[in-house]
Amino acid sequence: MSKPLVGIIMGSQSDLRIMKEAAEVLDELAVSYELTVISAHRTPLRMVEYATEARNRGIQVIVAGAGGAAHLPGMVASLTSLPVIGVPVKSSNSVDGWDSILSILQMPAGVPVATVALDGARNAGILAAQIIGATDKALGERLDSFKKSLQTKVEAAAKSIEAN
Ligand code: RP5
Repeated sequence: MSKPLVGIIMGSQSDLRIMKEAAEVLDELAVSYELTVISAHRTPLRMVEYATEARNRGIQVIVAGAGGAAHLPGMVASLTSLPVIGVPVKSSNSVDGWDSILSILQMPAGVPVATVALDGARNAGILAAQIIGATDKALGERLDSFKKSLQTKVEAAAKSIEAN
């Protein structure tokens, strides 16, 4: 695929089971991406390097997933003016994922992270595509078809239920 437009990063390899859903939907929408592991706590300098160089490398949106004390999305957002979409990953059962949600969602004024639902990596991928599709006409048309396919599925389900 061509030069990556979306950077999908995650705090640990253990997040991949969730974060691969962002990659899968970007494949469906034919949007180029890269996928890697960057830990805010275990590899802080790698995080700084990635966030500060992403724009110059042609990345347009960053999708960052993490769990627990999920500081990766917020810290990356503090280091770049690219849009950052945060995916709270449910990494432990102790507090039902609220640790991940709140540590990504509750950003201070001036440093937004667009936070999706718990384990909502698929929506993060779609949102990343929509941000790029705002100015990329061909991608915008693919997204219109994608939305239409959601509508068609619901209408088919409604017909099937009504027929019984
Ligand atoms: C976070 O801690 C990661 O994003 C992951 O969700 C969680 C657990 O990481 P591992 O201990 O599995 O590496 O940093």
